[in-house]
Amino acid sequence: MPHPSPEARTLDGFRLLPGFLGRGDQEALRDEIFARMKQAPLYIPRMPKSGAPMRVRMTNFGSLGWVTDKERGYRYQETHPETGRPWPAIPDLVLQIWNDVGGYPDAPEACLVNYYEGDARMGLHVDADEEAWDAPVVSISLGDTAVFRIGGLLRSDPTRSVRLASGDVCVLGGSSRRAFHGVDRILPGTSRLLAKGGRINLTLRRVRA
Ligand code: MD3
Ligand code: FE
Repeated sequence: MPHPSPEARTLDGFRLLPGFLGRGDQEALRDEIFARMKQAPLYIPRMPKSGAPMRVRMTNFGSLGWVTDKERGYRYQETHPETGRPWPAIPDLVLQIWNDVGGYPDAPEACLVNYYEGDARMGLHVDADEEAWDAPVVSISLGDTAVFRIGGLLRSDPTRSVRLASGDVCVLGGSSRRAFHGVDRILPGTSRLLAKGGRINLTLRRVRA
């Protein structure tokens, strides 16, 4: 091939594994997540400087969790910002998924839990708070389908829309790891996994180099 297609250029290293988790595994994982959220409740993250609330509620599992607030901005820390307690352990099934698809020798330190309800969405951004730049990010979707958008290394690069359904896993390796991405919207009523509807996304990350 004389040159890569535009799609290959924007999506190098992006792998979508549709239906990676069957219904039984999705239900087991859902139950493990809700059990852990009793110890580490969802909180409303706030943008650095402005203090504007994000639309997605969050919590974390693992030795490090991604948090943000008005005063100190984006960072990883060992404790929940509201309870001050350590984050719960990452579920074994989730560590197993990382081992199966991540292709990375070290275990993830962080499992960010994003909870989308109603018209929650996530604007186009780059994940840049990790030192381990060579490690992939692995994402697991549960509940209603998300309209996910991924572009290239520049905000102005063309983007492509990808639907992420319950049980889908995606791996962001190679140059896709530094690509702009976001969630445009959640399609209500597309899954019966979560009694109250909405969507949970888990992202697994290696933080320290
Ligand atoms: C592409 N989460 O938590 S998951 C995030 O659905 C985040 O909740 C979205 O973006 C969600 O930062 C998207 C898929 C994903 C995760 C990390 C990426 C795509 C990515 C990092 C780099 C490029
Ligand atoms: Fe992201």
